[in-house]
Amino acid sequence: MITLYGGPTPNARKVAIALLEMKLPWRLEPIDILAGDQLTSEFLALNPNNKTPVIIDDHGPNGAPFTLNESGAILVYLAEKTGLFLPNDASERALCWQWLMFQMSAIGPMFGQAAHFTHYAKDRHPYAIERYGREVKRLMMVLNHRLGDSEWLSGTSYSIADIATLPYVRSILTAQPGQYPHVDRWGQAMLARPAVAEGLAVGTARAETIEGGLQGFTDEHRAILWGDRQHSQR
Ligand SMILES: N[C@@H](CCC(=O)N[C@@H](CS)C(=O)NCC(=O)O)C(=O)O
Repeated sequence: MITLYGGPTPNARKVAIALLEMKLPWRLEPIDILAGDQLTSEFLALNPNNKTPVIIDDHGPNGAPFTLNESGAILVYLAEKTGLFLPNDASERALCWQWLMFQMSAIGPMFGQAAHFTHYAKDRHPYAIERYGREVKRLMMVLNHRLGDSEWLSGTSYSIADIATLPYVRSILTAQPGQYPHVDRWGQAMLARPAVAEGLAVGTARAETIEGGLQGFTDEHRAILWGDRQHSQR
């Protein structure tokens, strides 16, 4: 059994999609980051970086329980454990790492900063909104170019690079259909997969979600995520 600690966020959802696609036995342990669940001593023992997702694999390497954080590393671990969604061809496998790193180093952080300054920051900072908004557009164009040349990010086969990327770009595809046509085509192909649809829904049934936070983000939430409450635990 694999336990996924997380909630309704892109980084947890990419792991949920992978677990479902790989048909691994798993369960969700909900972590409500708006309530500060990630700051408890129990959670910090799993990840001192106080971030979700984390997994515990009861049957890790050598059969022993194994704890892992960082969503990209978790995807690689699961793909190597099952031999699934990693291209066999050496070039395509290297491209899988390339696009996975691109998601982890560029799409994740830049989209995150864009969301922060657009939705969560208490004060309005036009320079930051413009800077990260432009970067999101640039990164979407890079993806659109790649997916115009290639069916999947790695090449001819669906891989963990695609799984890592869709949860971040889905809301842009919904909000701006037709703007990135090749990403749209790829997104539709992914959304047609039952595991993707199910994984993207992780956490939405919970009363308090990040989406809910978009409407009602408070100073308490800011204190937990970026302010005094976070630092007082460190
Ligand atoms: N690089 C990390 C980022 C993880 C991350 O930023 N997680 C967010 C949710 S998407 C979180 O748990 N934030 C809680 C906090 O910052 O206190 C990964 O890919 O796993």
